[in-house]
Amino acid sequence: MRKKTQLLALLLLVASWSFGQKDMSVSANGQLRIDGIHVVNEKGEPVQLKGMSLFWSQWMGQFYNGPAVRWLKKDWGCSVIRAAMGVEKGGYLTKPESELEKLEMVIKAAIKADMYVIIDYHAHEAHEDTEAAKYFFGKMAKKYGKHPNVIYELFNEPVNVKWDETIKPYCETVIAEIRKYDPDNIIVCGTPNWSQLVDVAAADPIDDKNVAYTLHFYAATHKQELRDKAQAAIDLGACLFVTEFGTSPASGDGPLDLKECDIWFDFLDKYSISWCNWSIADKDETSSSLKPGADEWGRWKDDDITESGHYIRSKIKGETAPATKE
Ligand code: IDC
Repeated sequence: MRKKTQLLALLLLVASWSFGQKDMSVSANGQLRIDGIHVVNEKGEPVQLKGMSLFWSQWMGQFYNGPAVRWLKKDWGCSVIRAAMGVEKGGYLTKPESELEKLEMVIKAAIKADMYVIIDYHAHEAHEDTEAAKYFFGKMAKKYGKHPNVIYELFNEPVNVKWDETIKPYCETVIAEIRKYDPDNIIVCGTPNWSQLVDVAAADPIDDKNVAYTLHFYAATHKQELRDKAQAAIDLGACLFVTEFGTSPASGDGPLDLKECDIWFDFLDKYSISWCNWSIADKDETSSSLKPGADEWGRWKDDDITESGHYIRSKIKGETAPATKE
């Protein structure tokens, strides 16, 4: 009997080695925090979360459901999911109840599925109504801040506003509100120019020990020049978090550049930078992971998944990526 148990333990050990993937669930890693340039787990080990971003909630709300979230964990291996709650353009500011309902469905499902969840205030002009953001994040922190699963993303992508004049003060106001209720979960701050000028933010950091800075890239548009900015931010000691990136051009459509993506992945892996890919959507555009008409509840078969979706899914699962097209 004892021999059998020992054999089983050995088999499990070998199996876990051969899968080679660390357990990135919340129960295995617990409360995350930031230590220098890294997101670290309760034991202080760097963690690299990998997962998917949902699409603007007001336009792709059908994927904001429990079964889809569970599928992304079970079948895609996601350790994190980003709920991109649309704020402007007919989103939360005009329909708070319906957008909150979708967002909370995803938060609750992620907590149940033992995943990290990013509450993304998916806006380009959040600074125009800091009070609304403050109210929203206060409410979220009060309700969900006790769960180590939660990560707050304050401002998807500022566009024409400066870090020191506008973005930093906005973040400081919202962070002060969150910290009344949630002393420790990670907060990711948007950076200037569509969350690209991480070097500017890193040179003038926010005074909170668990803040990371948002870096977004679209591989067919943004290349070494943007990696240089990211490197400069890292050299200044900032922790970066890629809450969104695409395999496509920045428009979300057009030819993929998977070779450039591979270069980006080497960079992200080198520094254990966590990432979410844009997006879980069945819109007819190349950055979508799903083909038009894909089931809203998950259970996606190979045929339902796009070229970008297959490439990213294999990256999340830690498999060798399917052959990239020349
Ligand atoms: C894009 C969608 C596209 C939609 C557009 C609306 O892919 O279908 O028409 O939003 O503004 C971002 C944004 C993200 C964009 C994405 C691609 O955060 O909302 O989604 N992108 O353009 N930043 C850089 C690229």
